[in-house]
Amino acid sequence: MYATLNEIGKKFRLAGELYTYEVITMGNINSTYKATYMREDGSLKPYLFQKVNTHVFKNPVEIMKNIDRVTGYIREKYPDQKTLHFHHTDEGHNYYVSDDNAFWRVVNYIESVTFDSSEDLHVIEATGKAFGQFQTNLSDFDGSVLYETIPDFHNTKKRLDTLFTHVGENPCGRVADCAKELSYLAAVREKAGELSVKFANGEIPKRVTHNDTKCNNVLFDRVTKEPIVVIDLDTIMPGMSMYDFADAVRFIANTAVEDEPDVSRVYFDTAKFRAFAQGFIGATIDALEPVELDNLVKATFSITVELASRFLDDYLTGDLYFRCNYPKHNLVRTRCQLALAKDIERKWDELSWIVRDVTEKIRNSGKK
Ligand code: GN1
Ligand code: MG
Repeated sequence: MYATLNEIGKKFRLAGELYTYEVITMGNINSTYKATYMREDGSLKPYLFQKVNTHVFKNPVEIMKNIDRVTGYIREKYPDQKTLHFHHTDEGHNYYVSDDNAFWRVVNYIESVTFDSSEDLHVIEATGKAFGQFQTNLSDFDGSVLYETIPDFHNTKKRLDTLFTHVGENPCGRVADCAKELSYLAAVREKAGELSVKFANGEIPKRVTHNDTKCNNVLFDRVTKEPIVVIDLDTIMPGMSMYDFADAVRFIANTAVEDEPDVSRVYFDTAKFRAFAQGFIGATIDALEPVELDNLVKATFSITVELASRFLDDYLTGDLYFRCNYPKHNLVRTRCQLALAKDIERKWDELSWIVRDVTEKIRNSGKK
């Protein structure tokens, strides 16, 4: 790996010599390495090297153009805000395709800490604020210039349709393993797909959204525990604001990890939901329309069912999309998301009340 990274670093004209590197295991899609260079004066400078998964991202050049446009816009409009700095090759590209057709990019490493989960409600609220603010910063950005890097990425209805097509085809003979999961998904199929149908019909505003709002996509200052920057901009596309909210709480309010094999440990934590809602709604309240505020809980349920159907679809079609660490990893992930979806259904009224209460309090305090 050293030789490969060394070669890639030369293409991006990084100063000094590759001194050391480590593999970053976070993320289910791309391969990431932290590479530290020693410069001539002996100082060390870390970078992130990323090999983009071109099975998932069929047009990675389009991703890099999107990232360039969005980060350029934020840099210009909010010069004090930290943005990601990608390096360029001699040809002036912010990516490099190696001889073996691998797609590489290099970004400055930002000294920070990320949270895969947190018990600290302040950190959770700050995460909500960071993702909400990210959307608000881009509210005047013309989304029509962005490529749709993964078409229908959060089209829940289509995701479920695809799953059930593959159930019919049963390409790997695995359908029999998941009868219970499929019967639940069939029962909630329409309800979970409803918002995406409304979005396609133009009944829900189209905004520029992040689309992958896991809490570990916010970098925090190690000391102050304040957010520094939102990262992982691969799926920035026009989408529903509430799905950014939803994907984040799906992850952060889960009492267990995303691939917890013991589903009796999987619950949806309402206090964490409230904390995130405070941050997110506080940062977006001026822009959000009633149809968006009123559907935050339904969105949370829908995206949880959507991810379950994506994991299960990957299981049924041979585990080609998400990185798997053992044979039934995708099935375990599916069961975990379904346990979460069921708990969200149980807590629906309480969660709806929390959204109303938080919204009212923000409005009353005039707090943004
Ligand atoms: C993938 O690799 P990561 O963690 O950034 C996936 C998300 C899923 C997530 C589930 C492009 O994100 O949509 O919510 O796994 N990203 C893509 O852990 O499919
Ligand atoms: Mg991602």
